[in-house]
Amino acid sequence: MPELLKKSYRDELVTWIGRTCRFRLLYKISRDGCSAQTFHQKCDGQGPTVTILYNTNNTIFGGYFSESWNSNGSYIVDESAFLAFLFRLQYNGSSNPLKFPVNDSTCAGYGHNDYGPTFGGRYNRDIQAFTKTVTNLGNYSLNGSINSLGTTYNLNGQDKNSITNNNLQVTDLEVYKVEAYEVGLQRPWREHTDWKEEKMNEIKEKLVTYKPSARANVETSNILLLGEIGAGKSSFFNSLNSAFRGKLTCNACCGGFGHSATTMFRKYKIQDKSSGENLSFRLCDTRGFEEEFTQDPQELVCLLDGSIPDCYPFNPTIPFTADFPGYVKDPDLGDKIHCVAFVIDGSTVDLMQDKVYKQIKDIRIKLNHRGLPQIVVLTKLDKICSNVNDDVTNTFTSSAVRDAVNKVANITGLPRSHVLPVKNYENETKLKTEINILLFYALRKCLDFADDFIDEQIDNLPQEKKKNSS
Ligand SMILES: Nc1nc2c(ncn2[C@@H]2O[C@H](COP(=O)(O)OP(=O)(O)O)[C@@H](O)[C@H]2O)c(=O)[nH]1
Ligand SMILES: [Mg+2]
Repeated sequence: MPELLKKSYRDELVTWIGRTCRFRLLYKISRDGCSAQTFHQKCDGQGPTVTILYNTNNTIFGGYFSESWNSNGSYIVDESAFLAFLFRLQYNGSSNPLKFPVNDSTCAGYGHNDYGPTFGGRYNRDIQAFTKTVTNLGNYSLNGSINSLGTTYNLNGQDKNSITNNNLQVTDLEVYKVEAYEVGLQRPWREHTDWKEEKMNEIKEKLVTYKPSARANVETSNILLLGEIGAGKSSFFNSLNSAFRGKLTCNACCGGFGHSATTMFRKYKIQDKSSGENLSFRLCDTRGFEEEFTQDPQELVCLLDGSIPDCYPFNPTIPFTADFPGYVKDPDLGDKIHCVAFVIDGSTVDLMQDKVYKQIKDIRIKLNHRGLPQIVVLTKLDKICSNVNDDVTNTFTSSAVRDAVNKVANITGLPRSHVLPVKNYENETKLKTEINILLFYALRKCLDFADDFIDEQIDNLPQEKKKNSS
């Protein structure tokens, strides 16, 4: 059963909705049956939708709003930037598009389990397509009402007849989900070489043979992962570990239940698959902070100094101090943190609480004071942009990813080039070259910065100590 909505009408609707979007058919009475129950099963909770009626006069009309349908007898309030409207696309067989804006967005629609699509009206609905079930007798004589058209929506001089022929006998009715859709940029927003397997192997090889700055007696570069709970810190380690191990692994506990699945401080090592040797860097995983739980400043100092032992169980109410068992008393340069990676969930950048921004700002002041280099690992690209969800190689032509990178750079005060977008392994069943490439790029940046820091520390050491550490 083909979809009836023509390309030119789709384009008109997209212009009226005011954002780039595409339509996905949810419900069609000639396919699914004309029943309120089926309509709600297929359309409730789906976000923005457009409903289209095709009547027997060859007139096409309907309505749009940006909130979900529901069945619980409540009004659908549409106060988004992309406001509700009714429309006519075709009249008596001729294209004749008109848009009718909403007057009262607190009752753009009405959801009830006995009602099909219903637009407007606290008491008088502008369009009530049908109630309960309507059978097909050649066409569908919808048992709803259009008598109050123009109550909640502004008809701009038109009337019931010039929009609908006053005819609710339809050949079909369709409901489409309106999905945000990203336009790919013509030119990438960041230069990027390629996504081929050879490229991935080339970067991987450099990371496998990586050694911290030769001037220092430091076994591993230590990268501290900081950020909000649920941002993807543990997943970032797991993803890198998988990429190096050549199979999906899940060493670090991760989860998304609002509280941290990470309860211990871990200084994770990664083993090279071919040699069995540990690689020369460590990823240090923390519990993470949240709106109500701030990173204790003293505990942060201990973390940065390398005074907190591996496997220390974080206690959110009692921060770590020098009195705790396992306290590393005289940590040397090799124990310290050499680079900090803020892990930020790209899909919630707009929703991040002020308190969390402030925490990041406060932590950055302390890190700057120590001269510690910082980057941002921006996770969950797949949730920022549907094109990237389909294919990670769209990352650098996605305007949504670009905007998220710019926003995070603004908020943190870090240069844009220090914000590295990644997609962690999460729903995949096998490794993917393009996902590995992004992960490796982020890690490489951390290690370059860690080297700079180690070099700087050596340069600043007194002569005597410098000799010992070289
Ligand atoms: N879709 C998607 N989900 C992710 C990504 N990274 C992490 N997650 C999910 O986000 C949730 C929290 O991740 P986790 O690594 O435990 O966060 P942490 O608290 O910062 O360590 C988990 O359910 C992960 O599967 C990503 O890039 N994309
Ligand atoms: Mg974690």
